[in-house]
Amino acid sequence: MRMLVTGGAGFIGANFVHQTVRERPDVELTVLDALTYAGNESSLDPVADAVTFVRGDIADTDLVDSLVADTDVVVHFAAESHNDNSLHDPWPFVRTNVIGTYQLLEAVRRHDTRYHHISTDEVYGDLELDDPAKFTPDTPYNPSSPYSSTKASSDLLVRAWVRSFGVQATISNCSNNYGPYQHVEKFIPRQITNVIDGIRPKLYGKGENVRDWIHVEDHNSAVWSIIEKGAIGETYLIGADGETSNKDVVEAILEIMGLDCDAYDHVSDRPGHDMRYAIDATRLRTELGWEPRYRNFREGLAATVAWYQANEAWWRPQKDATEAKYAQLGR
Ligand code: NAD
Ligand code: TDX
Repeated sequence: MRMLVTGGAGFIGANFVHQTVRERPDVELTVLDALTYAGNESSLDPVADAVTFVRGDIADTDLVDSLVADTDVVVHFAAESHNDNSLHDPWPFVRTNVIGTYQLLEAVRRHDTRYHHISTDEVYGDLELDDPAKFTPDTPYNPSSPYSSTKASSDLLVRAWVRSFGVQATISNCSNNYGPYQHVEKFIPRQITNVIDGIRPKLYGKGENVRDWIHVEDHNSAVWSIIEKGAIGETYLIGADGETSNKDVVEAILEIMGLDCDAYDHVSDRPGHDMRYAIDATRLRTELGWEPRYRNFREGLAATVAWYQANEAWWRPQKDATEAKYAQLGR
């Protein structure tokens, strides 16, 4: 099988490539990645011999067409992915997430290529803390931020291309991922690397917001289940029952790193900050037989702390510029 992975130098895409090289040596992998500030080609160093890397833009019609012509399956991870950035400058989000997805859909339509679309639970908006409900594939779309609205737009393009043009596509909407190779702008790596640098972790607002954490390897094993067994045109929600408040995450990081649990600061809240996400992954579990491997968030978090401690050379070059951006936002 020839597979084109967009965004394979980003966090989830790089982990997907590693896992695929490890577990499916029969797959011929090509990565298409623009290497924006969020992309890091060195994340692919351990598998460089097994992967063809193409630096390029998913919004480049001709490049995308020529790569899709030579592939059997496209797995589309590439995106602008950070909510805080989208509040500051939404345009790259519209360009990459909406127009880039459009270009990929047109290419898979021309070449009749299987396509899997990676998306987020944020398309559903948020839930109240005391609401017993979780997101299901029938939850109405109600995105809050420029980031989540562009991801919702891209999902709707996929659905329309399936129905109108018979494109062979599936969609997955996953909750918050953690694990190795995540950019230091994101919540968990930011706090771990802050602690390493002697900076106190920074919690937005009261820290009551809840995210449904899943290990990146579980996200990617679910993606493989959908590629192999998913029904064309279907949407699968991916989650591993990992609901945890931001405050509890920060306290766990501090404890794992041997500091007092209250050694953090509250900073100004994110505008429009979604309160809670929660995934009902019943369809994935019952119809495709998927189960997560990482069932203990604290153990997965401790392994992630250890990874950042051992891989400073990977994250150090991004740290100062990332914190300088946050300083401008007062966070
Ligand atoms: P990331 O920001 O770490 O990586 C994105 C990658 O896409 C980078 O390597 C970047 O260089 C590349 N890219 C950006 N614009 C591009 C363009 N125009 N052309 C080609 N490449 C481009 O993101 P991530 O956290 O790995 O997220 C990957 C996907 O998973 C995204 O679609 C995101 O919406 C989705 N997702 C993420 C999470 C999460 O918790 N991180 C949860 C659910 C869904
Ligand atoms: O320093 C911080 N302090 C803090 O309290 C940062 C960076 C974040 N937060 C809070 C905001 C969120 O409630 O932590 C939570 C997680 O923040 P992010 O890592 O920015 O993730 P989130 O906004 O929840 O979105 C993530 O999950 C869904 C990914 O970035 C998206 O790409 C994915 O779609």
